[in-house]
Amino acid sequence: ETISVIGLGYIGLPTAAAFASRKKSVIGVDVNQHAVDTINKGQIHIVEPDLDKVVKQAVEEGHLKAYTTPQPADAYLIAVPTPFKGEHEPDLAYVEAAARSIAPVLKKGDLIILESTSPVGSTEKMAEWLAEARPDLTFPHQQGEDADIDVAYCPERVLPGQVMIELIRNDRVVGGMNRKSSERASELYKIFLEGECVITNARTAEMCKLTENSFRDVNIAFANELSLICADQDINVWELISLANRHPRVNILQPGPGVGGHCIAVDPWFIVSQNPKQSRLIHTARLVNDGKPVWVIDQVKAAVADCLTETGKRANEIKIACFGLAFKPNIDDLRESPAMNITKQVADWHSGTTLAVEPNIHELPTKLKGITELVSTEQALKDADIVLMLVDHQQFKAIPGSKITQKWIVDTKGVWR
Ligand code: SAJ
Repeated sequence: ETISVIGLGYIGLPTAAAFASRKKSVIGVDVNQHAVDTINKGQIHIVEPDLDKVVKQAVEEGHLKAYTTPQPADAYLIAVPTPFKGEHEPDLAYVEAAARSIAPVLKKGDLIILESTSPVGSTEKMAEWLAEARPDLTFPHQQGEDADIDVAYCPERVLPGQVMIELIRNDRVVGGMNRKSSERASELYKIFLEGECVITNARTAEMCKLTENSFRDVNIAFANELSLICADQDINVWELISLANRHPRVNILQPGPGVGGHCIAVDPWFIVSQNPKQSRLIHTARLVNDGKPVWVIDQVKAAVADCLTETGKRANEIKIACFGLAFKPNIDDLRESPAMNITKQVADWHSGTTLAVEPNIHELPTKLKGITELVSTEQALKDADIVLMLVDHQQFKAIPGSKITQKWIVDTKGVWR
């Protein structure tokens, strides 16, 4: 049995590596030549703990090989991006291209699983594209249980930074377009899955993925909204949340500089765009979380104004230190990061020096080059007039409060509360 994974990114590559580590023959496919070449050398082109070891061994033992074009296999897993087009509309162009690219190599008895986060109905749409490209084969929407090709939706739910553990341990939801597809997909994941595989239909599985990330977004929005209310009421929001969470049925998440990453700030829009009238709460949560960076920048501007009056310094003599650039603690991933965007906007606006502190990187990202200086924690604490805490990295949490002598502290994570 040969398994092919289409799209060798943050989800596809770990999944391909997990199957290959169980001695399955895995064909990885990606349009990115660099990714394919890197993987075939036994190396990786993305950052994820422990992934390098698994890929290296799989390639060396001959269980994993990457190509730029689809090769015949028995099961195909599609894990390509589903970004936005226009105003927060899901763009299925990569899914469509992946489906059309495997169509020529399909044969009777093959199984196709879509893993990409997708709006409800996408799996069926994918089956329709495949049916159009291969009129000689039948698909579940045409032939039910007797279809030549089985098609299922099975979303991933791994946490970046812990992918290799969560991929194996988390339960999975499998939604087949027919019973046989669900069962076959579930058997396939059991090759490496220690968690349970729970079967449902494709539409429910699609919605389930969107629901999980919307749940988190709505809950973070609640915390972020509380942080604005508390600032206005002169209440420490961190203390408030820890007190409220002592209630046995209350579990409030943590406020922050906004919501980043590639999933939580994106997936709720897929629900909103399909059901704009019914998804008022989900929509509002997105606006609340996207509004948080604006509020943080206003806090910095207010601190600068105060500092100007109090110290008599000129604006271009004031140094602001921004602590953290990553999209969440203890990782080096700067993509879709509110901390990074806030730092950039502060630096663009501020006429004095903006210092950036990010212990997980060694070089400034292009966006910040020339407008900020990357410095150590000690340097920043020594030089800055104003400190802005953006990411609760362990290194920052370890700084003793006595070391922070600045009068102006904008702390979005409650580290220096
Ligand atoms: N955040 C807060 N406050 C919190 C928790 C998180 O502000 O209390 C912020 C983080 O700082 C970050 C953003 O939310 O900017 C997202 O971080 P995260 O750790 O909540 O999630 P991701 O994006 O790393 O991964 C999420 C996970 N989904 C859920 O927890 C429901 C993961 O399981 C999914 O697989 C992943 O999205 C995905 O790929 O969909």
